[in-house]
Amino acid sequence: MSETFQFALQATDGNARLGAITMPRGTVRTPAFMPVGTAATVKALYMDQVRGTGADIILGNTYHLMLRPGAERVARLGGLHEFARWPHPILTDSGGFQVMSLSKLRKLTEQGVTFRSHVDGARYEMSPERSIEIQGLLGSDVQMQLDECVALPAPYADVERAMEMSLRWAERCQTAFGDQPGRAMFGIVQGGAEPVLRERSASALKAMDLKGYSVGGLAVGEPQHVMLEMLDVTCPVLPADKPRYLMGVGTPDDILKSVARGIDMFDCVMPTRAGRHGLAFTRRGRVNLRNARHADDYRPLDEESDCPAARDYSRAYLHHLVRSQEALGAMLLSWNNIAYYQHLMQSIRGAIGEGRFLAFAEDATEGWARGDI
Ligand code: PRF
Repeated sequence: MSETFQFALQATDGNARLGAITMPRGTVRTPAFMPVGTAATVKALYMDQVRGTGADIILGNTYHLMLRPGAERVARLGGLHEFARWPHPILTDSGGFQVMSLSKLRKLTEQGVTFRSHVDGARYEMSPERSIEIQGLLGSDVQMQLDECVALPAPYADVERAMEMSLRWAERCQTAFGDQPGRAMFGIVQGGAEPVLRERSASALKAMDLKGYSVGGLAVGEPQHVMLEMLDVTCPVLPADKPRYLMGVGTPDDILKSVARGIDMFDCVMPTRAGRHGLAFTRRGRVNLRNARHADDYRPLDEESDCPAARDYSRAYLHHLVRSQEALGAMLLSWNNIAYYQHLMQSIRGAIGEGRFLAFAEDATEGWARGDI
């Protein structure tokens, strides 16, 4: 295992990249999908199951953990890896995005953000320095700068102001993070749907020589083609020898199209959240298990899957669990969905390595469109 944080590019196929990030807690094969473990749990799954699907890294959230149970408490209890019993790499988001979407009475200034907890109304302050301090207390391997993400559509001047402030916050976070060879702090490209601002943000962050680069401010209300256009202007500016992470994305289709543009890492609540709402992702597209047409269907979701949730239970049983709001329904569908996403990433990596990524993407897309039998 590597003492230091390192990214190695192993193959490219068009703009798609096959690589590996090594760090003291393990290797992350890229393109990677990171299951979301917001509150020190990947909802409805045991960590052994998450690992068993092929996940190399999970995501944690500064915002949720600072409110409950508290970053200092997690540190006293041995850090997030020990607390949640996930000894492999963890990436944490910085909190700014979650403050803006979840907290009440938030106020943003150059200094940072003040807000009231959505849990108990208590008042908190978070500066770029405090976000990095919290991520350090959690023991995060891959930390994010504090940034400001603007919901789209937004006026140019608002997007520009937020992007420029995010750059100044990136500098403060880089200073606060200092030199930690086994860990990384990523800068976050902002700039809304404005190509000029995206380019300016990406090239300023590149000049900071960070260990990795996130693309934020996308999948926030704009159509998919706008997101892809932003990747088309952003990725070529970023250094080829550093990992690129598209935050909060997305559907399997978003992932294929973003990998095609040079993205290496993804996270999204979609597979776990959809699972808790009765929706399964499969090779043949999405299956809504709430639908009455499944009530007498003895077939499994996918008899060829390695995941027991997909292979060993009838659709009729899953339908019954979902309709009865049984905990096991959410557990089995979350498991199926994370297994599907990880299988997709493994297939993407195999295809890039063999120089057949485009053909693979076309086949996968065709399978989803063919629909459920
Ligand atoms: N910034 C941060 N986290 C994020 C985003 C962002 O822009 C997004 C946008 N899709 C998801 N998560 N810090």
